[in-house]
Amino acid sequence: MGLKEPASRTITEDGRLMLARMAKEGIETAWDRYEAQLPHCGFCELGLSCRNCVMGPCRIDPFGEGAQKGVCGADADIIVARNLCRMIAAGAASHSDHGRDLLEILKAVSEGKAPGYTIRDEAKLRRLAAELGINADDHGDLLSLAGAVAERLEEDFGTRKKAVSFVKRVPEKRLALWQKLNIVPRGIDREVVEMMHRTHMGVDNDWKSLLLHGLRTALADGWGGSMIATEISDVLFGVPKPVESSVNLGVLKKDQVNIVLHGHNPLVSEMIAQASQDESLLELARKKGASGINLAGLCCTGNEILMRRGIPMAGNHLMTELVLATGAVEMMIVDYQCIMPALGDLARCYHTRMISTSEKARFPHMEHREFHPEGARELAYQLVKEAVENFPNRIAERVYIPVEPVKIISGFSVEALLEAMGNSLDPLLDAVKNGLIKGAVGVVGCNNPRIRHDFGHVTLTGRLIANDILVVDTGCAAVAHGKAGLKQLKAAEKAGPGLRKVCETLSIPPVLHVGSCVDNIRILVLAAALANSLGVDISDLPIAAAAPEWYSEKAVAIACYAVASGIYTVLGVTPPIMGSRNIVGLLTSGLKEVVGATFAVESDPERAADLIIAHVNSKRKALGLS
Ligand code: XCC
Ligand code: SF4
Repeated sequence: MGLKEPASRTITEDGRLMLARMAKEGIETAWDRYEAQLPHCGFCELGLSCRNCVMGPCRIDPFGEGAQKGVCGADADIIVARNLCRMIAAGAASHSDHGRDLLEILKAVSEGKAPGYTIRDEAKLRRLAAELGINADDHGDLLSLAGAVAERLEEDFGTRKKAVSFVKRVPEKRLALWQKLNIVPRGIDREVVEMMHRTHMGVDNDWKSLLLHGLRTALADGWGGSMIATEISDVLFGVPKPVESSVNLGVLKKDQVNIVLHGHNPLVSEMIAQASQDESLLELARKKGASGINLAGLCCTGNEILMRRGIPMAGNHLMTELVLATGAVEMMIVDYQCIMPALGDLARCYHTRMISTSEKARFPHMEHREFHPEGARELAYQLVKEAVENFPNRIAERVYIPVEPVKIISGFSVEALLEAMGNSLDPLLDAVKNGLIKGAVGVVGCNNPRIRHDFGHVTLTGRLIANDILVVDTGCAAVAHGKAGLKQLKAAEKAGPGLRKVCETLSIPPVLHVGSCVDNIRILVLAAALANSLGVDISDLPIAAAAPEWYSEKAVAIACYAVASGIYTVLGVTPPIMGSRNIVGLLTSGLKEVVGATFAVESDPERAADLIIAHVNSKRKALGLS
């Protein structure tokens, strides 16, 4: 089967059908551009090229024949470490800057400068305030308390603290280990900036010390920026609760105005969701011949509004171009991250209007309509109105929605999980102790044209649940699992007998959607709570993480904070580190002595499942469980 065959590119039905149609129409996709890049540069793939200064660019010959040092004298270890560390810094910066944007909204809400936004979960705000040591009695009203929480967490970005606030959630043994290693994250911006500094020519030239700071930078993301993003989103938009919805290209409606929301930050999408329910706009839609206004999500913005509002999900990363090719999208509204710059041009083949909304994210062939808290509600209303007005421009003959949607259940925040278990971790702990559930694994991350679309996620997860391992998922992995039917109650049939019993008792699917990529911290919070209630370290738990199809710098940061938090992590795509045997050795085995967990790289999801099952069993054994 050639790479050009739709079936070799994706396992999904909607993907295959749409790719076939796009090929016929001569519309290019990420897969075509990927092929045009082949073969990739071998130096870059191995992590052996450096362009950190203009004495270079330099590259190290992996066969030991050509240059073994850059102009400055940096060797393979230094160059690979610097490159990897800059990836971590970029990933941590992305999640954390998203977190900061939410704090700014919370601050604006507290000052009455963000009409349209509100505190949707007062209880969570109060819990956070108490956790941060802010006395509610010192604040007459809720808004002033919100302001205090925002200010306190804004301090986590700076350089004046010894540790970010949420390290208080870290189990004692883990924190002691970080202290010993000197990798407690001090300030989010500080660690990222320091990483950029250390990787400048002539600063940190010890690959081990670079990588340790890499872990600290990643921890500043996991226990800092991402955690802030999730917690404040919960305060502003509500803590997710189990909710039914649907997924795949079939969520687009032939007879309705379709607005697709893409990116990561719920700030814009939540406002659009409100506007789309406006009676006058629905009336206008009817006048234009549509039976309603239909919202659908993509990537993590999609996950955010799916988790909280049950808004259907059109697809994951590699489906973002294919959605446009339905010809049924009146408007796509994007914020930031994972939005291919190809989208605007592709949309020109259709009537679709493309709107960028973030001050910091611009794209070719998109109209820029910037969102700010003060005017967000009005702009959202205006955009939905324009989308409705675009409906008559749709070319009916070009509309192609190839499949029916698949049902899913989403919305499993830690709070919701606890509630399902009668506000106690005991049912989960008991199920693990008596072996009904062998362990739990986070299957997370992106799509990547290097891997057959969704194949890695669905294959790995299928194997894990069949072996009585509960799967929690986020990001684009969650969409893959949803499309494969793994997020329905009846998917319990595909689980092993123990997990099946637990799912049926609690009325949950065997694959639980915990949210977007910043929501990976929900997994950290749950793991920390489990470790605390057993009096052990996170690394003692029968848990693991996997990113079978990852592509982004953010995924590198997530994988690194998972490992630094004690969670064994299997990557399905090889990171650009193979040029340094020392670094490969450290990351895949040496780290065990350092942080009690390692990475593994395994592109075959069946073999990745074997690795994870063996890991879970060894952890069970060490805990004295059979
Ligand atoms: Fe990756 Fe995050 Fe992007 Fe999807 S959207 S491609 S980072 S999994 Ni979050
Ligand atoms: Fe070359 Fe060193 Fe400059 Fe990198 S930092 S480009 S290895 S001289």
